[in-house]
Amino acid sequence: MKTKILKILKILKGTPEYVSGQELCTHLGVSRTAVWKVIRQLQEEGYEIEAKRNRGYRLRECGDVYTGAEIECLLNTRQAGRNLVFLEQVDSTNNEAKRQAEQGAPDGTLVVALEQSGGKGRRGRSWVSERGAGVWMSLMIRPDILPECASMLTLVAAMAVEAGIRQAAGIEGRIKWPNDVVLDGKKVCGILTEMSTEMESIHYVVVGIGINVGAREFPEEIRDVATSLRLYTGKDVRRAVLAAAVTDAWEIYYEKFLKTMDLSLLAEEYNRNLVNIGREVRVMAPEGAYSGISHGINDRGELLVETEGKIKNVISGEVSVRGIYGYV
Ligand code: BTX
Repeated sequence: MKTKILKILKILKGTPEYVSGQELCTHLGVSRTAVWKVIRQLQEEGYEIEAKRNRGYRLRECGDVYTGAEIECLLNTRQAGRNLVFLEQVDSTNNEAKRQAEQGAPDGTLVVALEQSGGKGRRGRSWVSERGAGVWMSLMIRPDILPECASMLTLVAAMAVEAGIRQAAGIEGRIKWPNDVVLDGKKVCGILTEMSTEMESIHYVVVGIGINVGAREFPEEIRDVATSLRLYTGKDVRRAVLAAAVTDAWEIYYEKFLKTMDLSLLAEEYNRNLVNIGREVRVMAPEGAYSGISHGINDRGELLVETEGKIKNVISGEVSVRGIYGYV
């Protein structure tokens, strides 16, 4: 009901129109007291809602309201994020998405948290996720694909983040294969894909996305490698708008992925946004590190690296790639 009331008020936002309490009651089939209670809740969350006797309610400002209802209002998806779990605090949105999946949550469930006490990076590393400083979210999906195809979803998510940042902040990030989005060579987003499988089939995949939005500074150990939208643009970006824009973009790219079960419809666009294309990279492979020139990804999301006159296919998840000059 909260989302419905918010939607009606948003449609009228910026116009002199008020929507009367009676109209809301009739439309939603609830009492005036119930409507009033929801309006109070919305005001407490930070919406400036004017209430005028004999005229009704009018939404004046949304500010950086970051709630489940606000994200739902902004979403344009069919499935992604339609079941939305919004939490004040959680260990990790990836962990919560897995718990939701185990309890039978539907395909496309989105878990968003204000703060993570144990944000996770890859291979046991941690992800700094302070309260209010970013968008920490995980999408849970149940694709009918082979487990070895799941790593491509990290690349799909990177494209969605790049598109979402463009939409919400008006700037162009670059993708650093396989799981980061960078601005000026510094990490603004990290992606962690995890899955639950049995034999040759996937129960579910969780795609975790962390985007630094309002952070003005970082702990010493990541200061040189991390940035935020605030630090890069000098402006505030609304987290709800960003979370919805990334989810919208995710659905579009994910549907293209599902059509072919690979990246053949996406690789060209991906390579256009790839930061290390045509540049020397250092591949940290388990059998030993080597340098080469990156030629972008193929349809399976493998990075093609030319070394000693030969092209090697680097499989995501197997190695980390670092530009030999600095982080990128
Ligand atoms: P990664 O292993 O590629 O990167 C982790 C490394 O990035 C850390 O070791 C540290 O050097 C650096 N780092 C840590 N925090 C930040 C930060 N806030 N900004 C920039 N650099 C940082 C990347 O793993 C995958 C991160 C996924 C995070 C999301 S948040 C929502 C979801 N829930 C969860 O627990 N993880 C994902």
